[in-house]
Amino acid sequence: MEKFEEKIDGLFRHYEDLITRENIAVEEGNGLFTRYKYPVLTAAHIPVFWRYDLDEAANPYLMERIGVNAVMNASAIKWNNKYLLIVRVEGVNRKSFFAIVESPNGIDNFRFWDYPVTIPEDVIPETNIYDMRLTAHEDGWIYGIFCAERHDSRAPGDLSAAIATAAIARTKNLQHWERLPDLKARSQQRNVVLHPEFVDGKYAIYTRPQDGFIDAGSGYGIGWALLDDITHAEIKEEKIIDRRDYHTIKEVKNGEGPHPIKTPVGWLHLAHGVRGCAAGLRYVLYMYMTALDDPTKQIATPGGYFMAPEGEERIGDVSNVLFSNGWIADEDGKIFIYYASSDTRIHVATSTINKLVDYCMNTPVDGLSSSASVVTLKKLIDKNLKIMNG
Ligand code: M1P
Repeated sequence: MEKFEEKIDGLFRHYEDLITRENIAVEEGNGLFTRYKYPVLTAAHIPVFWRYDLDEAANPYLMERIGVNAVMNASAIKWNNKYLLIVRVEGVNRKSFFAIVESPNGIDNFRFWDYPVTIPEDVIPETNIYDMRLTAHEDGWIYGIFCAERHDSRAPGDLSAAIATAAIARTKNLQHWERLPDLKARSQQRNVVLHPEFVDGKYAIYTRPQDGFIDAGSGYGIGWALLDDITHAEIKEEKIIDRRDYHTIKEVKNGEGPHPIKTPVGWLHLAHGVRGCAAGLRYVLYMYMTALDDPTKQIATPGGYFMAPEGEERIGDVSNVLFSNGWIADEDGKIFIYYASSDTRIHVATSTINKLVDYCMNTPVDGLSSSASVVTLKKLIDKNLKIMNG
């Protein structure tokens, strides 16, 4: 029979093989981005020493003691020349927490830091935290805004009644975090993101007002608000900058992804849009751009989705979902988009700033009807037939 030490060696060997596996680019037909063959992170990438008690006396059968259900919804930052993700790790007990992984190249060899992130709880303690958006702000701090979920005490008989709030923490080194009071808002909030620059001398946030814990209802889209004080953040006025419309990919709800990237042409945004269908909700990724001198003014709104779940991505804990809250732009213009599929695993796709700006500026807008779609298509066909027929 295999000895305890041999079994442990096997676990570590298997783990090393997995996390050092080379990732392979899969060229797409549409020219917008490149997907990669393997997810960059799954529950199997969680370190062996987080899951097993390696003490033979305490764990003679070498069974997993702390199970992880999913690794998803990662924020991202380039840090000391490494590609860092703050991932949402969801335990088999349904509680999420944050952990940091780093890779030398952004596409494979992601390795977890030894310990998960400790977020101080010197506010009203929450039951669950998830979906951080990191922003290295021009004030010198790195902020993490994330969803803090608590049971709704106004509904004691309903164990599913929850309240989503935007929680705020900041750090200078990604190791020690200072907790700030949660964002004060009139509605529940998820998908809140800090803009990286001051606007009119104030901190600016992207918001997602919602009527209930799940229902974005009358919020009508991605909002924007200026904050007088980030250490006592409060939304006084909120305006919708990316609205939802009937019969679009974001009819049911939408939410800002990572903070927008500044390009010479404008702010480049990545967001998720949600629609309903017979299979449930379908989450896809889309893009838009706003003006440099007024980040609330849209200058490009390419119609439809930029990326939708494909193949294995379509299946998971919450199927038919792509969600992104992290991307990294390299100095040479290459972009790494980290997206989770079906609330289960994390993938990377690469593109460039030039390609994405071109995509935003030159993709037709959604004309909001079938007849408008036909008019738009006929214009391109006319143009191309002229080229084809000399
Ligand atoms: O299950 C899909 C996503 O649902 C929520 O996103 P939103 O608030 O936009 O509906 C979040 O719980 C997110 O974590 C999850 O991936």
